[in-house]
Amino acid sequence: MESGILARRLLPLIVLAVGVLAFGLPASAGIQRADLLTTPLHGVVGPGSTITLTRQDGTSVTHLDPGTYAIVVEDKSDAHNFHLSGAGVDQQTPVDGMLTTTWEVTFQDGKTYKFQCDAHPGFMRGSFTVGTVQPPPVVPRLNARVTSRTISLKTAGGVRVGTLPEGNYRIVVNDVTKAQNFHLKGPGVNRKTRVRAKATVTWKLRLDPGKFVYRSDQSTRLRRTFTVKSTPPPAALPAAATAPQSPGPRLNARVTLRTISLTNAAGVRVSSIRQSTYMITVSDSTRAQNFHLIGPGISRKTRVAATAMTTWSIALTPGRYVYRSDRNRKLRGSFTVTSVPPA
Ligand SMILES: [Cu+2]
Repeated sequence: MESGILARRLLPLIVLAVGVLAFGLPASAGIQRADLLTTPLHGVVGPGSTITLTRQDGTSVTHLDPGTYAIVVEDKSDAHNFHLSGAGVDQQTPVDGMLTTTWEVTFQDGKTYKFQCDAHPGFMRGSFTVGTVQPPPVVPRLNARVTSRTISLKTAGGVRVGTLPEGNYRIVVNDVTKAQNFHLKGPGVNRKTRVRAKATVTWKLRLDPGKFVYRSDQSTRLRRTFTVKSTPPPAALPAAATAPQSPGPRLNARVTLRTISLTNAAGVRVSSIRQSTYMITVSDSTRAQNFHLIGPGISRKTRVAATAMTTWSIALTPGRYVYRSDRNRKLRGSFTVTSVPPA
């Protein structure tokens, strides 16, 4: 209500400002116009692998009223960009350059807009809805790929699928060869691309609990499996939810110039652990690498260009996790979090 009144009071000023602009003004006019719109949003990408769109109070933008907004965009990296798109909007900064600029964009009622880094759309992205639209249910995306010699199924974060919770998925299949195909089989599912054609298709599938195989029908070597687990009933959710006071089990994460590790309190490398809220002590002793933990709904990392000693309290839910340095593919490990059986 208040913002509506404010907008009505400001409208004549905005019209005046836009009118004056049309006749040309110094560069500072762009900033003044942003101030007049009173709710400039802030889009930032970089310097690390992060992209954000926030309000002035620092909260993330997930929903907006329809209207025209000023967005101050800061592209602080020459390896990433900020690309905003949706109905009537398509604006971007350069991937291989840095830029600070102000965009004026109109977001339409009932639409969803997204922002991403075009170089890393898999994990540097976000979206928000405008007006009366209800946020759509989150349907996780998986990326399937088959080439003449490899086949893979990965999460949007780039992690190979080992186990998944049951549910609806969007599987984007990239069959880039005329020699192989991508064939997914499991409970109630039997989908495939054609062998003798390349294809990029999206399958919307419900994955029920059980064992799944994906393979090429032309090569026995191109074959992998994953497991879909039933979602635990609410009663079986982590005990941590009912006993928040007890500190969770401790893990030690460590990255140096040439090594990365995640170990338990006994110093043993973590490969399979029970779901819980863990206290992870992170020791990043190098300015050349970082420690990045990625898993179901989680992407937590230290900065590449800084050392850090910090503790993360993280609820690890069942699934497969990867920890890595974003600067060196060899510094990479993975582990599985298993569900706790109902008491
Ligand atoms: Cu990027």
